[in-house]
Amino acid sequence: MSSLFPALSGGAAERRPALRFGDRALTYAELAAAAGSLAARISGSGRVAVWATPTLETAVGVVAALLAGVPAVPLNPRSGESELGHILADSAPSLILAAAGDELPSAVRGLERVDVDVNAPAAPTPATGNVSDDAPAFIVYTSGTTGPPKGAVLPRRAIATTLDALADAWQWTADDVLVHALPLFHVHGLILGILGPLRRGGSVRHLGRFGTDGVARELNDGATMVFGVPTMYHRIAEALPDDPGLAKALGRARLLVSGSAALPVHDHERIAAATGRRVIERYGMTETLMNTSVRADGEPRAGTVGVPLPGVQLRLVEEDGSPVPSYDGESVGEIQVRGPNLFTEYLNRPDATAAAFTEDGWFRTGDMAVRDADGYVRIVGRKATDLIKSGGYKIGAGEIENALLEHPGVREVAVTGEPDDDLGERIVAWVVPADPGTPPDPDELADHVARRLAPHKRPRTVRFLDSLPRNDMGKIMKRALPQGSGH
Ligand code: MCA
Ligand code: AMP
Repeated sequence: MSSLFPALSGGAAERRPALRFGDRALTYAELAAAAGSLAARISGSGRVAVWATPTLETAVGVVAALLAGVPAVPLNPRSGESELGHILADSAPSLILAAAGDELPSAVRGLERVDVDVNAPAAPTPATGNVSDDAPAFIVYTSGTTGPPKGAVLPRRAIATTLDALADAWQWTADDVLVHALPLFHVHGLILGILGPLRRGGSVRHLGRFGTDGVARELNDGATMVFGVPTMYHRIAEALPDDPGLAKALGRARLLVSGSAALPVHDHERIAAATGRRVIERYGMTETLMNTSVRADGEPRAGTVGVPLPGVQLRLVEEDGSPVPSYDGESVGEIQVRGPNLFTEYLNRPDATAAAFTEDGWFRTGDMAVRDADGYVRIVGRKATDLIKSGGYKIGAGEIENALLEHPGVREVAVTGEPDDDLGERIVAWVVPADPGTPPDPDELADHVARRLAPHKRPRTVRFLDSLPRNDMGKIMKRALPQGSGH
C-alpha cells in the first residue's frame, strides 16, 4: 500500500518538527532515522507489544512497527496483573518495545525486550510495499459489558482512511501543530493524536499529563489544535473564570476538538463565552475509528457530533433492525456504520465479531441517536447499561464486578455508572459484604480493582447493601438500586 507517512521520506533535509514530549523532540529526519532503524530490527516479528507510556519512545516504537508492517499492541503501563495477563495471552506478542529506563512488571518479563532508541542513526528501512491495506496495523483492547477486554484488529486501511477523512473535515494540514495530553494506548491519543499529525506532515506536542497551564503555554507558542476528552474540557471550563490568560490562549486556537464521550452543552457554552471559540465534537469508537464530526467549515452545534465523515455510511435502526428514515431531531435509533474505517475482527473472538455485525455488514455501535434535518447526529444514549464512560474511558461493569468478587470481603456486587460533573460518569460499586459486621474498606476495594485491572477502572464510590435487588429469575435488577442506576 502507499506509505502511511509520506513526510517520513523527505530525507535528512527534513528538519521540520514532528514530535515533542516535554523538552524532548524529533524532526521528521530524526524520526525517519530512529523509526527506520527500529523497523529494520523488528521486521518479520509476529506482533509487537508497545509499553505505551506518554513518551517519544512510544511514538517511535509505533511508527517503526507500521514501517515494518508488524502489528502493534499498545499496552496501558498502568494495567494491573489480571488485565495485562489477559492481553498478553490473547495477543501473543513476540517482543515488547519499551524505553530504556522502564521497569516492566513480571507479566511481561518473559517477552523479549527491545529498547527504543529515539536517537538511532538511519538504517535501511525494510520495504513494506508488499503489506496489504487489509493487514493489521494495531490490536487495541476495548471493554465490553462482561468479561475481559476484546482486541479490536485495526487494518492499515482504516488508519489511513480515518485520518484522511478527518483532514478533510477539519482542514487539517502540515501547518497544524496539535497539543494534547491523552494516553497513548487508545485510538484517541495514539491514532488521532500522534499518527494524525504525522500523516499530515505536521507536528504534535504531548504534555505528558493534562493541565490547563500546559495547553495555554503551547497555544501561546504556535499550537493550532487541541484534542481532549470531555473531562479535560470540563476542567478548562472550570478554570476559565479565574484565568484570563487561558481564555486568551484558547481564543488563538484554530480548532478545539472533543471526543470519546459527550461534552455537556453547559461546558460548550462556558468555553465559547469565555474564549470566543466553539469546541467541535467528533464521534468514534475503537472498532470504527471516526464516524462523524462537526466540520471546520460547518456550523458548530453544541450537543451534536456533526455529520458522517467522507466514506462512512451511517444509519439509525429500530430495535427490530428496520432503518429509521427520519431526519426530524426526535426519532431515536441505534447507530450502525459501514465503511473502510472499520476494524476487521475481535482477535480470537469469532462469536463476538459475528454478533457485532448485521448480516449485511453494518457494525452495531450500541449508541442511540437522532438526526437533525440537515443530517447532524445527536447521541442520546447507549443501548447497554453495563457500559460506563468515565473520563472518556469505556469500562465494562462486568469486568469490575468479576474483579471485586475475587476480594474476600465481597459476597455480591453490582457495578453501575452515575452522573459525574468531572468524569461524565463515575463508577459505583454496590457491595454486599461477606461479613456484614466488618465490611471491607472502600479504599481497599478501589486499590484491589486498580491493581488487578487499571486505576481508571477503580470504583470511586462504594455503597454497602444487605442484599442486591433481584427479579424472580434471580437476575440483579440494577435499575432498582436505591439511588442512581446504570441509566
Ligand atoms: C488514585 N490513583 C490511584 C488510585 N487512586 N492509582 C491506583 N490505585 C488507586 N486506588 C491515581 C491514578 O493512578 C493517577 O495517578 C491519579 O490517582 C488520578 O488518576 P485518575 O483518577 O484516573 O485520573 P483522573 O484525574 O480521573 O483522570 C482524568 C483524565 C483521564 C486525565 C481525563 O480520565 C484520561 O486521561 N482520560 C482519557 C481517556 C481516553 O483517552 N479515552 C480514549 C478512549 P497520577 O496522578 O500519577 O496520574 S475512547 C477512543 O479512543 C474512541 C475511539 C474515541 O472516540 O475517542
Ligand atoms: P471506545 O470503545 O472506548 O472507543 O468508546 C467509544 C464510545 O465512546 C462510543 O461508542 C460512544 O459511546 C462514545 N463516544 C465517542 N465520542 C463521542 C462523542 N463525541 N459524544 C458522545 N459519545 C461519544
